[in-house]
Amino acid sequence: MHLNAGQSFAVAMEGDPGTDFDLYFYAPDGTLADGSNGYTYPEQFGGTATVTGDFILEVNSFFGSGNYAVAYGIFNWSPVGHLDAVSFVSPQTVLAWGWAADPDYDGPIDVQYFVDGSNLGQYTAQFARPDVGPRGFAQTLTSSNFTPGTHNVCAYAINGPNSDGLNSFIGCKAVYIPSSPIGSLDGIMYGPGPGKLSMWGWTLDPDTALPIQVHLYDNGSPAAALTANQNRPDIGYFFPYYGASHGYEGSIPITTSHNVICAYGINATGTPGSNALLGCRVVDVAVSPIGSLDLAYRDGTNLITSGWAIDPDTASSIQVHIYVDGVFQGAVTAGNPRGDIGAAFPAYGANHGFTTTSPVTAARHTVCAYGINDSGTPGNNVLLGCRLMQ
Ligand SMILES: [Ca+2]
Ligand SMILES: [Ca+2]
Ligand SMILES: [Ca+2]
Repeated sequence: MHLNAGQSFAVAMEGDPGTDFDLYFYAPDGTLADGSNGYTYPEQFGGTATVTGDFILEVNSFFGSGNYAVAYGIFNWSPVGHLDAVSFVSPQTVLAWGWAADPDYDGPIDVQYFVDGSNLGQYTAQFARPDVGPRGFAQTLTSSNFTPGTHNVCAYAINGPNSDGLNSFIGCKAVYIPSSPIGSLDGIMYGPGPGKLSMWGWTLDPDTALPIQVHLYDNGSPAAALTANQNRPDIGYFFPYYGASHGYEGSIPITTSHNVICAYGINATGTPGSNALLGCRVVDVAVSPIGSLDLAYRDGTNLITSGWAIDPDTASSIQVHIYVDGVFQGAVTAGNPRGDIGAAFPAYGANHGFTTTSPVTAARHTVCAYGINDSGTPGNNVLLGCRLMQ
């Protein structure tokens, strides 16, 4: 009969009265592995194969003559289970998840762990799981073998005490032990206030629970250096060893409309690893003035204009230039209160309206207004609008 290592077998024989048949059971290498040679029936034996191969069952006549009948069964009483995952937890420590159970042993059984072939010891699998009951494991494994890099963790389910079967291999998983900072640039937004971008995320160095530095770059140029020490309960939940104090947030001045913001976690001094890119985000922002020439009309011999203008980079009032038929007519500061504009752009306040009064001849004119980019800020002068005045 063909048996796999770990499979169990049971053999029984009956013979006619007045006969004595005996059983011999030979392993694949020809050695006698088991048997039964008593004087009465049934002759029976059983055990567990420790090697895989074809076993030979031999019936010998010891006394008398007649018929006999042999019955046998093959069973698997070795443990079953699965190493589901191995994840990094903290320096030199991983967590191994899975389950293991023995079909002919009532209690929880042990699982033995190896990293790169080195024995890490064996621990009882009795962690309660919805799918397998109290036969799971979520085993913390600490070893100086878990140096930075990739390691192979393997697990064996240990056959239940005094039960049939052999220990079973239940899987290997690769686990990466990081040494360079990990983390994320979670988000980026305009503000707070005009002319700034704010960004936030988290980072930690796997070699220490202490906060580390994060450096922010805008279009490849250094923009800010922060300490990632703000409270992030979600990070503390996923990395209990490191605690929650690994968040960062900060803001940088906007210097251009197209911004590629990148965050780097700075490797903790004196630890293995190197600075690590946590992520980049791209944001395009308005930097040139916005606004409107709402009105341009004649009042007697005067041209009256009104409108509003804002430079997104500042809450201060900016200049507006008025042109008539393409000829510069005058400059005005758009600093009059405009409640509607203040309500629409709360970060900029209300003082962005303008009105002008200037002499004009009695003819058709085209009146245009330009918002003048706030000096020292990115952006260009912008045509706010034109009106035809009859
Ligand atoms: Ca067993
Ligand atoms: Ca490090
Ligand atoms: Ca600007």
